[in-house]
Amino acid sequence: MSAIPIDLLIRNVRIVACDDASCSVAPPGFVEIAGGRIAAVGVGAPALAGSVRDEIDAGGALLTPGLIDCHTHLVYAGNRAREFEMRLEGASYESIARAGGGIVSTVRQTRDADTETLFAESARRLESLMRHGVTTVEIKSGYGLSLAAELKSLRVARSLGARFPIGVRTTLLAAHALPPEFSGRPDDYIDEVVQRILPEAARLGLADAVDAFCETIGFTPAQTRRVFEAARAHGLPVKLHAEQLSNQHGAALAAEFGALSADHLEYLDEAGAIAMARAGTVAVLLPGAFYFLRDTHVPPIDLLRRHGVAMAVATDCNPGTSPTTHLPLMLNMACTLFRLTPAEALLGVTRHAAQALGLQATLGTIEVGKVADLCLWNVDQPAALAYEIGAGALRARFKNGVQHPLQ
Ligand code: DI6
Ligand code: FE
Repeated sequence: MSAIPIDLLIRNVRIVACDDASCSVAPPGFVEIAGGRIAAVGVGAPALAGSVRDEIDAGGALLTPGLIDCHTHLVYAGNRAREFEMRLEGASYESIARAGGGIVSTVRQTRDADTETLFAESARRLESLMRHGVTTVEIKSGYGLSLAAELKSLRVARSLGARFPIGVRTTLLAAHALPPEFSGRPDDYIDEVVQRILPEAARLGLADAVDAFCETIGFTPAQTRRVFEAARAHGLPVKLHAEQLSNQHGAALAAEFGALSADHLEYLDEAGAIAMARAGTVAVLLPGAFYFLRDTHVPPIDLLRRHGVAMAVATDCNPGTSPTTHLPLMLNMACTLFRLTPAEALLGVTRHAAQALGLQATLGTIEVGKVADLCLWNVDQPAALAYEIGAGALRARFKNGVQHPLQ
């Protein structure tokens, strides 16, 4: 019971709660929201002491935390449909990248786009994410690869968060690929990243974290370490694209720096999993990229389970390897392709996704005191969220306790 004025009461709702092994559904109950936060949660009807401004009867629908997409490259211009065709004709992702396509082709288009165009193209994807229940999204730079274009991308990401009812966390991914003007000089580009781009992004408050692509077609562990040291010097947490196409021992390196997450992880080994467990680094699984690249090397899920590494699931929304904004579809793919349980997958887009962004104190679960980011679903059980392939089961989405139309 609460005496504070309630802004919104959602009654007749079945609240989903997950532990690490399964999800349970509470008997029909209610959630009270005040000041954008969850003020009370309970079973049955609320015993209201104060005023209630607004009220919704959910008709027994399922309520989950708002979904969190903790790994996207949402801000970019253009598309790579032609490369999709080339891959269908037999070219590999690596060979296209080596021939000057791949990430660098999106870099060209992103550099050429003015801020308004970049905002408009990215907004279209953001709106699609929101229609699928996403209330918080992480957005990486990494298609600018110059001081000006990286800052432009981060500014667009920040303006998207200001303009739309969704939380945006930004990540500087200047070490995503080698820009053409630094061809053959990767260490010089890393100098540029650590001496100019990262300090400037930090000074302007445009980056909440720093990421790198540690891979044979990206940057070496030694170069990644330099980026991490610069991030640490500027007080920014790190994340890493690690072990996607080969084992570079990037996850262990990330863990050494107390990384929030190591992402992809198809080639993770046991030492990497142990290091992640010790550091509390979340494993972010990206089944959309695995699917789109027709990868067959499944991330070592049992190893992650055995060592108690928290697993998150994200879209990896990007034009080259995962052109999707459908986070609920990723639940199905995580279960079908990686054999996650539906409960693990749901945790992966709620509690563990919050942890991958360092936001677990305020987001990711339905608890008193947390931010009232919530989704109501037209399904009868939590497993149905992962079971239905790309279904539109979302009934309502609340950001900071306010319901926003889905269209
Ligand atoms: N790994 C990926 O899957 C994306 N970036 C990365 O480091 C791919 C980005 C692209 O191809 O545009
Ligand atoms: Fe990625």
